[in-house]
Amino acid sequence: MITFFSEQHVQHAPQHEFFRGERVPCFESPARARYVQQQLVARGHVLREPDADSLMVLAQVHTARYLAFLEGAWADWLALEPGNADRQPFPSVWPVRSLRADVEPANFTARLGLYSMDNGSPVCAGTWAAAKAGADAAVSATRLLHAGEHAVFCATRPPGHHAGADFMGGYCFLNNAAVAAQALRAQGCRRVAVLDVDYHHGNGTQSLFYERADVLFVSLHGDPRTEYPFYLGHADETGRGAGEGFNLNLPLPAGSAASTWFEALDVACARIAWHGADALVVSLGLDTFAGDPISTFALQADDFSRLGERLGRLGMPTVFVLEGGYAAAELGENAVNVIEGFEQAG
Ligand code: Q9C
Ligand code: ZN
Repeated sequence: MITFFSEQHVQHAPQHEFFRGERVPCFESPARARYVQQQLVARGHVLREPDADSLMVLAQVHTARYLAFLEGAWADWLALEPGNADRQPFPSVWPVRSLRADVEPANFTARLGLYSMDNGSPVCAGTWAAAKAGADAAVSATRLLHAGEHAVFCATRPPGHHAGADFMGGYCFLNNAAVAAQALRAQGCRRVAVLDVDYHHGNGTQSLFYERADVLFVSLHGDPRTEYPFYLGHADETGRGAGEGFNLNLPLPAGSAASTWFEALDVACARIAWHGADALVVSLGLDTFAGDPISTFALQADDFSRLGERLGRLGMPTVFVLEGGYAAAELGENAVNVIEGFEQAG
């Protein structure tokens, strides 16, 4: 399968995140991209550099002021003090509920809070270029679909599905799946479906399309009562206004067996087939793997082949976008199992 990959994806190298009050190495590491790259090459897949500029589509997905902040964030941080080159910025205040989000403060760590949903999405020197290359890959993939390619894989990091119109979160900065869906719409697809199989609910993607009937969002994930992102992803979120009925959440209890997960996948696929979409975007998180260090589902390596086959049987032009998956050494095998399972079904 044609795959987009950029060296920029390895240059997003944050130092640490917080876990149980302690600073720990980031789960979302540069090594993830290397393992996927290596496995793709080893199994004969073609890697290409993204060749489209996503700026026009990004402006339809994210707000202008969030994009401006993210692009300039590292330079702004360094401008405060040269010694900041070796420091990781951390948000200071979040504008929750009665606080105002319409006025952007001048203070850097306050701005970082304004544009963050959590304390776990570290920005560093390579963040913008890596995230931008991911969005470029998403648009490049949709161009190939438009030219007749059946399926394309974006082997990108950082992931994107937690990022909303004006915020980062959950290791995500630019919402690559939403960029792909929006680009497909702009290229003339009347209806698009986004299927999110990451362990965590794709709150960013859901919120971006929540009031739209043209982009169906379907997600299988750990129940947000106990799992990140906690504040979205419940079964009663079905869409609003014109989008009513075009959002389907299938939360599963933490610790669910693979058989339970595949039953929910059948429900998701049935809804997508019923939507009659012209194209499918898959938010391919692989943190449903039994060996994932921060998740509790139980999929094994061959289950990812099964997942690919099931998606291939939908028979839809498909863009795969890499999301989570933190058992880094197994990430490449699991990802390539999905895309080869898909190819065998087609
Ligand atoms: N500090 C994705 O899979 N919680 N994001 C981590 C340890 C955040 C996962 C808990 C999990 C975000 C794209
Ligand atoms: Zn995840």
